[in-house]
Amino acid sequence: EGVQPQEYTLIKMEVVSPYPPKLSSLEGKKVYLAAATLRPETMYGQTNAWVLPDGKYGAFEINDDEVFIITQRAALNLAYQNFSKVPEKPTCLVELTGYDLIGLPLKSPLSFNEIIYSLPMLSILTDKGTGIVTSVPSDAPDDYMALHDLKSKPAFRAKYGVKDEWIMPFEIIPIIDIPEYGDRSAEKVCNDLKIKSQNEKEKLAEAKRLTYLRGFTEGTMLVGEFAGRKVQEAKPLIRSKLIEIGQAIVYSE
Ligand code: A2H
Repeated sequence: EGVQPQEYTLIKMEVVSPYPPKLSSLEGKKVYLAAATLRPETMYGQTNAWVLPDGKYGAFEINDDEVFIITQRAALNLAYQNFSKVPEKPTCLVELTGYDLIGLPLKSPLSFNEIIYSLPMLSILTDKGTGIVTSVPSDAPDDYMALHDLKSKPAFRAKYGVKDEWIMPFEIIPIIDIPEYGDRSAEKVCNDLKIKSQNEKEKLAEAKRLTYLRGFTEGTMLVGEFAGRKVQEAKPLIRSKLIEIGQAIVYSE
């Protein structure tokens, strides 16, 4: 953990009912996968959500009718930030693993894809954010490579029981233009650095470094309410709006 607190936006990705057997006791409540992001302005381009197959998660009571699926660690932090039915005490209604979450259909804020699916990513850290990540392969090198791995490797899909229809219809959606990098910056940088898979940690760190700052300082929104505006200007506006309409919350750790 860093010394500086990190402030994330938690995106409330609604699990579509009817719920699978593991979650059936939650029927009647609103259940969300809550994804921690630093880039709320990219939510238009979501193609899926990511979970760690071997990760431990729980369904935690946030209030009378809302449940978040996140790690225990995130639930405890949230409980101290006033997001728990019992103040300062997380209540876990169902214990889960990442495997239980693979293939869940989700409705996610701002996403042009009306339904997206939860898929396996092996590089998720369980001691950062909520352990749930939202996938924007146009702008995030990790997301681009993880989706590329699933699309190009049938054995990888089979290993995790991923159905073709959860990934194949989902193409990269251009949402931000960056000078010299274009409107699919993650793909361009991963190609330039010849990254072969999601396991190439060092190269991916370099890809993230290259795209992250430039996207923020020089990027222009191509879509949504703030199309034509700089990412820097649009980001706080989109974030505030999501929070105001109850589709996101602020989370620090
Ligand atoms: B970002 P930082 Cl479009 N394990 O969101 C691994 N990665 C995680 C995570 C975890 N437990 N929790 C969050 N993240 C990802 C969007 C995005 C992100 C874009 C571009 C870059 C980017 C869509 N994925 O992050 O270590 C989440 O992915 C590049 C840094 O706290 C989150 O924001 O700096 C980011 O990492 C938080 O990373």
